[in-house]
Amino acid sequence: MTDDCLFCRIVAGEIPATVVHETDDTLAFRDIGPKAPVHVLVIPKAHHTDVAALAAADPALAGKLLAACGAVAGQEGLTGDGYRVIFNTGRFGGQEVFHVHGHVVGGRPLGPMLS
Ligand code: DGP
Repeated sequence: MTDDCLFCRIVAGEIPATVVHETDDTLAFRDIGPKAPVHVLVIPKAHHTDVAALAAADPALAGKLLAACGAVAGQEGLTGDGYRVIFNTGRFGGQEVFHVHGHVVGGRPLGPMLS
């Protein structure tokens, strides 16, 4: 838990979120500003800054995070037509919240890139 981290505070229940999936190690909740009919953020409960830092520090947890992304996609009915999992990383990658999160996005054709 990092006191000044928004997503740590969601994990702690200090900030409300619409949770759609949870395991011992991961939490998934709807993005506050969805870019598609389904837009869910999937995070490890433990604080890691970005996906590279997570993979370096705890590869097993990185695998659990990817598995949770897949579970969310299935639960949200995205596996037939497909979907996208995005890990924005760093400032030039568009990362705004520095607690690693996968965006599971789908429910419409997404084109070559999200804008
Ligand atoms: P990124 O740019 O990859 O760091 O994505 C951060 C996402 O977090 C962005 O799509 C909006 C979302 N977000 C920001 N604040 C909140 C919040 O308080 N609740 C929820 N559910 N999502 C948030």
